[in-house]
Amino acid sequence: MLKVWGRSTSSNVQKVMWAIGELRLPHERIDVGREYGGLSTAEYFALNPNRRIPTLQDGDVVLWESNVIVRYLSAKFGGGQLWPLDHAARGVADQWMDWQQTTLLPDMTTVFWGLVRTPVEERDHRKIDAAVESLKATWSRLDGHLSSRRFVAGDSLTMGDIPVGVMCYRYHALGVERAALGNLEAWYETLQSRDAFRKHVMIPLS
Ligand SMILES: N[C@@H](CCC(=O)N[C@@H](CS)C(=O)NCC(=O)O)C(=O)O
Repeated sequence: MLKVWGRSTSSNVQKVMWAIGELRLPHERIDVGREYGGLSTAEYFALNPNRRIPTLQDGDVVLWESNVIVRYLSAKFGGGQLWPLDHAARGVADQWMDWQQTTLLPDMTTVFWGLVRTPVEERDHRKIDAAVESLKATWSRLDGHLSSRRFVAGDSLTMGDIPVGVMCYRYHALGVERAALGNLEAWYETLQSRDAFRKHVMIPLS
């Protein structure tokens, strides 16, 4: 059975759990990280030398890096579903997965840490406000992409929707000012109708 190491409130764990939910895969999730601890043991280091979550164990296969785990599960269990069989569609899915990590994540992290993990009196509002402003332009790029397709890589949900979908929930839950982005909102509404998204992603921020 698949084993996922990581607390359910981690956005990176949520990507993996959403993929598992969409694919209806038998699994066990073990709470480690933050309030649960467990990352500093020698056993965990042997699985993931970064001491971060998530980590996936699938028999002898051990993987870390959330987007890589989503790709692995999609390729192994979701050919033609989460894993697009068409090379061009797969390229587009991959592109937006990398975009989440490299382009979207830095400002999202600034706002999330600033408003959720930092005590009110210690918040750097100039930095948070600048990130909120910058996110309007960044998210508008995905909005533009979604103007001609229902999902990131075409007409159905693929792995390409997962990292940005998790971030989109977080973006809304943070309650910050957002630009009016109609295509993004329509796509986000579609995601919210999916059981696996509601169960694994739409949980209170902490
Ligand atoms: N690039 C890594 C980042 C992993 C990461 O930073 N995970 C965070 C949680 S989102 C973590 O391990 N935090 C330490 C903790 O939860 O104790 C990935 O995508 O998996």
